Amino acid sequence: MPKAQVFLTQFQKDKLEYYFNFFDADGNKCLEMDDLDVIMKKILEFTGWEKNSAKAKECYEVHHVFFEVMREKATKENTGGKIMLKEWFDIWNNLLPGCKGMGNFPIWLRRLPYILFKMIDYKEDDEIDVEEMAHFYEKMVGLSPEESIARAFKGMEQMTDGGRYRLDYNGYEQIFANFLIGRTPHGPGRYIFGCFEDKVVPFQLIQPAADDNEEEDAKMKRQRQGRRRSSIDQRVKIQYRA
Ligand SMILES: [Ca+2]
Ligand SMILES: [Ca+2]
Repeated sequence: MPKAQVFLTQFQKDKLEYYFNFFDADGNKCLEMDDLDVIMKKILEFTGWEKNSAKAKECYEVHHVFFEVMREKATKENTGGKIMLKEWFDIWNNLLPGCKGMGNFPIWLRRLPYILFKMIDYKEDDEIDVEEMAHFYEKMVGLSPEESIARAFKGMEQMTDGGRYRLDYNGYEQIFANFLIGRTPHGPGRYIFGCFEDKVVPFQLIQPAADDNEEEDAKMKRQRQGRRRSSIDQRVKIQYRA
Protein backbone atom coordinates (compact mmCIF):
# COMPACT_ATOMS: atom_id res chain seq x y z
CA MET A 1 0.00 0.00 0.00
CA PRO A 2 1.45 3.39 -0.86
CA LYS A 3 2.47 5.53 2.10
CA ALA A 4 -0.02 8.17 0.91
CA GLN A 5 -2.84 6.21 2.45
CA VAL A 6 -1.25 5.45 5.78
CA PHE A 7 0.95 8.27 7.00
CA LEU A 8 -0.85 11.60 7.04
CA THR A 9 -3.51 12.11 9.69
CA GLN A 10 -6.75 13.85 8.77
CA PHE A 11 -5.57 16.96 10.59
CA GLN A 12 -2.33 17.01 8.62
CA LYS A 13 -4.34 16.67 5.44
CA ASP A 14 -6.54 19.58 6.50
CA LYS A 15 -3.47 21.74 7.13
CA LEU A 16 -1.72 20.67 3.95
CA GLU A 17 -4.85 21.25 1.90
CA TYR A 18 -4.95 24.78 3.25
CA TYR A 19 -1.28 25.20 2.37
CA PHE A 20 -1.99 23.86 -1.14
CA ASN A 21 -4.74 26.43 -1.61
CA PHE A 22 -2.40 29.12 -0.30
CA PHE A 23 -0.04 28.44 -3.23
CA ASP A 24 -2.81 27.74 -5.73
CA ALA A 25 -3.29 31.47 -6.08
CA ASP A 26 -5.42 31.29 -9.22
CA GLY A 27 -7.68 28.70 -7.59
CA ASN A 28 -7.69 26.12 -10.40
CA LYS A 29 -6.87 23.28 -7.93
CA CYS A 30 -3.48 22.75 -9.54
CA LEU A 31 -0.03 24.04 -8.55
CA GLU A 32 1.88 25.33 -11.53
CA MET A 33 4.10 28.19 -12.61
CA ASP A 34 1.00 30.22 -13.58
CA ASP A 35 0.30 30.66 -9.87
CA LEU A 36 3.57 32.51 -9.34
CA ASP A 37 2.53 35.92 -10.68
CA VAL A 38 -0.80 35.75 -8.88
CA ILE A 39 0.73 34.85 -5.54
CA MET A 40 3.41 37.54 -5.91
CA LYS A 41 0.76 40.15 -6.64
CA LYS A 42 -1.11 39.08 -3.51
CA ILE A 43 2.07 39.19 -1.42
CA LEU A 44 3.12 42.62 -2.71
CA GLU A 45 -0.34 43.98 -1.98
CA PHE A 46 -0.14 42.54 1.53
CA THR A 47 3.40 43.66 2.34
CA GLY A 48 3.54 46.89 0.38
CA TRP A 49 6.99 45.83 -0.91
CA GLU A 50 8.06 47.57 -4.11
CA LYS A 51 8.23 45.16 -7.02
CA ASN A 52 11.95 45.79 -7.51
CA SER A 53 12.90 45.82 -3.83
CA ALA A 54 15.36 43.26 -2.49
CA LYS A 55 12.63 41.64 -0.39
CA ALA A 56 10.24 41.30 -3.31
CA LYS A 57 12.97 39.81 -5.47
CA GLU A 58 13.95 37.34 -2.77
CA CYS A 59 10.31 36.41 -2.25
CA TYR A 60 9.87 35.89 -5.98
CA GLU A 61 12.98 33.73 -6.15
CA VAL A 62 11.88 31.53 -3.21
CA HIS A 63 8.46 30.97 -4.78
CA HIS A 64 9.94 30.50 -8.24
CA VAL A 65 12.15 27.72 -6.88
CA PHE A 66 9.14 26.24 -5.10
CA PHE A 67 7.10 26.08 -8.33
CA GLU A 68 10.15 24.71 -10.19
CA VAL A 69 10.37 21.91 -7.63
CA MET A 70 6.66 21.24 -8.03
CA ARG A 71 7.08 21.05 -11.81
CA GLU A 72 10.00 18.68 -11.42
CA LYS A 73 8.05 16.48 -9.02
CA ALA A 74 5.06 16.48 -11.32
CA THR A 75 7.26 15.21 -14.14
CA LYS A 76 8.95 12.65 -11.93
CA GLU A 77 5.74 11.27 -10.56
CA ASN A 78 4.31 11.09 -14.06
CA THR A 79 1.23 13.11 -13.23
CA GLY A 80 0.93 14.77 -16.58
CA GLY A 81 2.96 17.73 -15.36
CA LYS A 82 0.40 18.78 -12.79
CA ILE A 83 0.43 18.88 -9.03
CA MET A 84 -3.06 18.43 -7.76
CA LEU A 85 -4.10 17.74 -4.19
CA LYS A 86 -3.44 14.01 -4.40
CA GLU A 87 0.11 14.52 -5.70
CA TRP A 88 0.61 17.23 -3.08
CA PHE A 89 -0.27 14.74 -0.32
CA ASP A 90 2.07 12.19 -1.91
CA ILE A 91 4.93 14.71 -1.78
CA TRP A 92 4.37 15.22 1.96
CA ASN A 93 4.03 11.51 2.55
CA ASN A 94 7.50 11.17 1.13
CA LEU A 95 8.94 14.15 2.97
CA LEU A 96 7.48 13.98 6.45
CA PRO A 97 8.17 10.50 7.85
CA GLY A 98 11.14 10.68 10.22
CA CYS A 99 11.33 14.49 10.16
CA LYS A 100 11.67 16.05 13.60
CA GLY A 101 12.21 19.66 12.64
CA MET A 102 12.84 22.09 9.77
CA GLY A 103 16.50 21.01 9.74
CA ASN A 104 15.38 17.71 8.20
CA PHE A 105 13.68 19.39 5.25
CA PRO A 106 15.17 20.38 1.87
CA ILE A 107 16.34 23.97 1.36
CA TRP A 108 13.51 24.89 -1.04
CA LEU A 109 11.09 24.10 1.75
CA ARG A 110 13.06 25.71 4.56
CA ARG A 111 13.01 29.04 2.76
CA LEU A 112 9.22 29.22 2.66
CA PRO A 113 8.69 29.91 6.38
CA TYR A 114 11.59 32.35 6.22
CA ILE A 115 9.77 34.43 3.60
CA LEU A 116 6.49 34.07 5.45
CA PHE A 117 8.16 35.44 8.57
CA LYS A 118 9.51 38.44 6.62
CA MET A 119 6.07 39.07 5.18
CA ILE A 120 4.39 39.06 8.59
CA ASP A 121 7.07 41.15 10.36
CA TYR A 122 6.05 44.43 8.74
CA LYS A 123 7.61 46.46 11.55
CA GLU A 124 10.92 44.85 10.53
CA ASP A 125 12.15 44.25 14.08
CA ASP A 126 12.86 40.55 13.55
CA GLU A 127 10.02 39.33 15.69
CA ILE A 128 6.31 38.86 15.18
CA ASP A 129 3.93 40.59 17.56
CA VAL A 130 0.20 40.19 18.09
CA GLU A 131 -0.63 43.15 15.87
CA GLU A 132 1.39 41.77 12.96
CA MET A 133 -0.13 38.33 13.42
CA ALA A 134 -3.67 39.75 13.43
CA HIS A 135 -2.88 41.72 10.26
CA PHE A 136 -1.66 38.54 8.54
CA TYR A 137 -4.70 36.52 9.62
CA GLU A 138 -7.02 39.19 8.34
CA LYS A 139 -5.36 40.16 5.06
CA MET A 140 -3.72 36.93 3.92
CA VAL A 141 -5.76 34.18 5.59
CA GLY A 142 -9.04 36.05 5.25
CA LEU A 143 -10.38 35.89 8.81
CA SER A 144 -12.70 38.70 9.89
CA PRO A 145 -11.02 41.62 11.73
CA GLU A 146 -12.57 40.55 15.07
CA GLU A 147 -11.63 36.90 14.58
CA SER A 148 -8.13 37.86 13.51
CA ILE A 149 -7.45 39.81 16.68
CA ALA A 150 -8.94 37.16 18.96
CA ARG A 151 -7.07 34.38 17.14
CA ALA A 152 -3.81 36.34 17.18
CA PHE A 153 -4.01 36.76 20.96
CA LYS A 154 -4.73 33.08 21.44
CA GLY A 155 -2.04 32.07 18.98
CA MET A 156 0.63 34.38 20.37
CA GLU A 157 -0.14 33.06 23.84
CA GLN A 158 0.71 29.55 22.67
CA MET A 159 3.52 30.47 20.33
CA THR A 160 5.36 32.52 22.96
CA ASP A 161 4.64 30.24 25.90
CA GLY A 162 2.33 32.74 27.56
CA GLY A 163 4.40 35.77 26.55
CA ARG A 164 7.64 34.45 28.05
CA TYR A 165 9.52 34.32 24.73
CA ARG A 166 9.74 36.47 21.63
CA LEU A 167 8.41 35.05 18.42
CA ASP A 168 11.64 35.52 16.52
CA TYR A 169 12.58 33.57 13.40
CA ASN A 170 14.14 30.74 15.36
CA GLY A 171 10.89 30.19 17.26
CA TYR A 172 8.73 30.71 14.19
CA GLU A 173 10.67 28.10 12.23
CA GLN A 174 10.14 25.53 14.98
CA ILE A 175 6.43 26.31 15.09
CA PHE A 176 6.25 26.09 11.32
CA ALA A 177 7.81 22.63 11.58
CA ASN A 178 5.07 21.77 14.05
CA PHE A 179 2.53 23.01 11.47
CA LEU A 180 3.89 20.46 9.00
CA ILE A 181 4.76 17.61 11.33
CA GLY A 182 2.13 17.86 14.08
CA ARG A 183 -0.30 14.99 13.69
CA THR A 184 -2.94 16.35 16.06
CA PRO A 185 -4.37 19.86 16.55
CA HIS A 186 -2.72 20.30 19.95
CA GLY A 187 0.60 21.92 19.05
CA PRO A 188 1.20 25.63 18.34
CA GLY A 189 1.65 24.93 14.60
CA ARG A 190 -2.04 25.40 13.88
CA TYR A 191 -1.55 29.14 14.52
CA ILE A 192 0.81 29.57 11.56
CA PHE A 193 -2.31 30.28 9.51
CA GLY A 194 -4.72 30.46 12.42
CA CYS A 195 -7.69 28.91 10.67
CA PHE A 196 -7.94 25.47 12.21
CA GLU A 197 -9.70 26.15 15.51
CA ASP A 198 -12.73 24.18 14.39
CA LYS A 199 -10.46 21.11 14.19
CA VAL A 200 -9.62 21.24 17.87
CA VAL A 201 -11.58 18.69 19.86
CA PRO A 202 -11.37 19.56 23.56
CA PHE A 203 -11.41 15.96 24.73
CA GLN A 204 -10.58 12.85 22.77
CA LEU A 205 -11.22 9.35 24.05
CA ILE A 206 -8.93 7.84 21.47
CA GLN A 207 -5.59 9.52 20.86
CA PRO A 208 -3.94 8.84 17.51
CA ALA A 209 -0.92 6.60 17.84
CA ALA A 210 2.68 7.51 17.05
CA ASP A 211 2.27 11.18 17.85
CA ASP A 212 5.46 13.16 17.71
CA ASN A 213 3.83 16.31 19.06
CA GLU A 214 4.74 15.83 22.71
CA GLU A 215 8.34 15.17 21.90
CA GLU A 216 8.40 18.18 19.56
CA ASP A 217 6.76 20.45 22.13
CA ALA A 218 9.23 19.38 24.80
CA LYS A 219 12.11 20.01 22.41
CA MET A 220 10.78 23.47 21.55
CA LYS A 221 10.49 24.34 25.22
CA ARG A 222 14.05 23.18 25.90
CA GLN A 223 15.37 25.24 23.00
CA ARG A 224 13.51 28.27 24.20
CA GLN A 225 14.98 28.11 27.70
CA GLY A 226 18.10 29.83 26.51
CA ARG A 227 16.39 32.60 24.65
CA ARG A 228 15.69 35.99 26.11
CA ARG A 229 12.36 36.79 27.63
CA SER A 230 9.53 38.09 25.56
CA SER A 231 9.44 41.63 24.37
CA ILE A 232 5.84 41.40 23.25
CA ASP A 233 4.46 44.83 23.72
CA GLN A 234 2.02 44.72 26.60
CA ARG A 235 0.63 48.05 25.47
CA VAL A 236 -0.53 46.46 22.24
CA LYS A 237 -2.35 43.85 24.27
CA ILE A 238 -4.03 46.49 26.39
CA GLN A 239 -4.93 48.45 23.28
CA TYR A 240 -6.57 45.45 21.68
CA ARG A 241 -8.37 44.38 24.80
CA ALA A 242 -9.77 47.85 25.38
CA1 LIG B 1 -3.22 27.02 -9.80
CA1 LIG C 1 7.67 42.73 14.12
